Amino acid sequence: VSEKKEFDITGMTCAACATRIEKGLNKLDGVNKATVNLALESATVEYNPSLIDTQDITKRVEKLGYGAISKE
Ligand code: 9UX
Repeated sequence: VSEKKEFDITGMTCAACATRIEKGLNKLDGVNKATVNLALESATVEYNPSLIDTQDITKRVEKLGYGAISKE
C-alpha cells in the first residue's frame, strides 16, 4: 500500500537543504519515496499509511529544522 501526499516546506535556503530533507525522509520507516523541490518549496512523499502518517512526516521535517504543512 502506498499513499502519496504533498507538503509545503518552509525554511529551505539552498539546494543542500532540499537534499537533507529528502535523505531524512527517505530514512523514515514507512517512506517508500520522498522528493523535495526547492523552487516549489514542496515535498512529495509516498508512504505506507499503516506504518506512518502525515504527522510523523511533518515531525521529521521539523526535527531537521524546517517547517512542513500537509496540503489537504
Ligand atoms: Mo544550505 Mo540548508 O548551506 O540547512 S543546507 S542552508
